[in-house]
Amino acid sequence: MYSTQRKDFVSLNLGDRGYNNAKHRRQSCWRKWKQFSRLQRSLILSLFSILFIGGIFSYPSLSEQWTDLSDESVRDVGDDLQRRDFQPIPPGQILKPEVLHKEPPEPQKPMAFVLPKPQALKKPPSKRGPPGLHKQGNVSDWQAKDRQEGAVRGEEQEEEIQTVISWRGAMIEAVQDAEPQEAEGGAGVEEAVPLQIVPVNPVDRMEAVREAFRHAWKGYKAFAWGHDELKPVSKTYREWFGLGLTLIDALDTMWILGLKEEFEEARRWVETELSFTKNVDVNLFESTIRILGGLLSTYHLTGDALFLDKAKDIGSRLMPAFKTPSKIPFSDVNIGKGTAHSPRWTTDSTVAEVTSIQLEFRELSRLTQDMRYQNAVDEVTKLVHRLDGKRDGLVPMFINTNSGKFTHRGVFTLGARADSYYEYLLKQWLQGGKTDTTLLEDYLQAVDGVKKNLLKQTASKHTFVGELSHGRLNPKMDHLVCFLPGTLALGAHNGLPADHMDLAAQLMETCYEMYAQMETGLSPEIAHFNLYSRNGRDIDVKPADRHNLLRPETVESLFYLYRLTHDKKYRDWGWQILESFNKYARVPSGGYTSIGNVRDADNPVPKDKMESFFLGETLKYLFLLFSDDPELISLDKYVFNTEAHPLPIWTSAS
Ligand code: DMJ
Repeated sequence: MYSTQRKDFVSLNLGDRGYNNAKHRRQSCWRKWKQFSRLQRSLILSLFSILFIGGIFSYPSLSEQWTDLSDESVRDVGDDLQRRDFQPIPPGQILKPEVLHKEPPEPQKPMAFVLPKPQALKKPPSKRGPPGLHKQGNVSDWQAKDRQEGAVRGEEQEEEIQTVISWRGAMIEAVQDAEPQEAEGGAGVEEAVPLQIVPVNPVDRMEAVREAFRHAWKGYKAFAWGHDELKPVSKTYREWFGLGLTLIDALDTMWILGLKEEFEEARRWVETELSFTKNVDVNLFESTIRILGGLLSTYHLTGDALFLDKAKDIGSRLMPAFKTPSKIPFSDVNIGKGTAHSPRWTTDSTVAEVTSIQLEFRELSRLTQDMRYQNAVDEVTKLVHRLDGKRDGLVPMFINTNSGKFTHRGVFTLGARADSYYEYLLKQWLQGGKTDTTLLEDYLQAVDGVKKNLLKQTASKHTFVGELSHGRLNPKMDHLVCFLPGTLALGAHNGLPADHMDLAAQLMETCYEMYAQMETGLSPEIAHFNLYSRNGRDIDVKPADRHNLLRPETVESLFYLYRLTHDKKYRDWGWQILESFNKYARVPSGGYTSIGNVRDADNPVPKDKMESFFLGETLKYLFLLFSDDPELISLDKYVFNTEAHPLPIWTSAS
């Protein structure tokens, strides 16, 4: 018996060549199985069942580990916006158009044009790979990919326009009718210009931002002029609305940075090429904050009526969005046809989107004395104010355009799909001269709601804003939430409780840590925080969240915190972030690219996209952070929309 057993055991040993007959092996296994007691067999079967079921349930998390990047557009809620003595003109009082044109806003002087300081940029002695995007060893991979993508693009050029529907509505892929162009200097290995800027004084830092802007603009001008977004790696462009989104978003940045020549050229394009008569679906929120907001602020800074005319044109073309049973606007509008609709798969709109268009439409009404714009957005604010389904002032993420009620209730975040609701409560109150107490009450209640429901600390005492899902706190925070320190500081500056400033400082530190703890010095799209000590690590990043889209929120808050406290560490943090963008996101031929992996300094995976907000927001806030002039877009005279476009605060004299 012993010898048989032993033989059977040996028969299961794959190393034993004498027992390689399959049938024989099956019989041996079966015999072995029969030798087990009933209890033993039950135990083994149960164990296998548990392993099998466990395997099925863990599949999504496994797949998450294996999937590289998720579709960024799904994440961007976005996805996946001096001083003049204006005051609101009472509704009903008609201001004749000629009055408007006779008295344009007094232009804000652009920054004095300062020539680059050559000593700030050190050119390398020899030809090297693109700085930072990859280590030198990876350069050829990157260039090979570049060439490969170029070949693929060649095929695509023969295709018709392909409409791709995103969650935000229709997006049009680029009509690749233009040959991808080579950067100046021709094809082949590009001469990289690694930046080693180590300026210490603010003037040099401001100049470094100007240099970064010029570099981004160089790429946009060469490969994407008049189109929505630059694809800097493949040296082409992507259309979203087909309205020159980057150019419009960047107008006021150029004015503020004092880039006169670039501004004039862009102005000419707006005058001669920009047309809103296109048969194209645009997203109401995105076109309001980027296009309407960008045109209005440029009008205020320059006093040039061209921008107001264009703002009126796009503003009136967006109005069909508000023709819904509930008055909660549709997400998408066809600006050529004058029709509007929800995304194909839902009649919901996003709460942040319908509540973050108010600053722009209200300003348009004030300027044109046409109250239709303000009435439409005020109606939304009033409806949302009255709605059930909030929790201590916090709002869900979706709202239905038929019923006007919140949907997908029970989930609360300060990140994607809700973020700018909170920002616009405070900013509308400020824009209107602090008169609307309902807005203020909703804002104060929401901040208390954040403190009560969403605030947590990591083991090493970093405060963050988590997400509440049906009573359970998820310790994750979108980079988008990093607008909050700036908003809280702005509120405190305007007389709101001092502890808002304390919270702002704490959150600011966490947002900075989201950059500092990463190998590239750039923040991931989403951070997961450790509540309990784990090898001293505070922040984890899931594979699907490792990308960085050149977002502005952290540098935006750094700007507010510096302006309002003068603590120099905020400038140093902003400087480190700019250095990291230069090291890991700068494309030698022009432009900056989103990257796919902030945790890999050797291969950050360039994603070949420069979002318009990099020029509209990120570089503008960095420049203002380094400026010593508190009157350069004074926070007491202007309120920035959520795309960093400054709009005037209404005063009683205007
Ligand atoms: C921008 O379009 C705006 O700042 C918006 O509020 C959020 N998303 C992007 C930037 O991240």
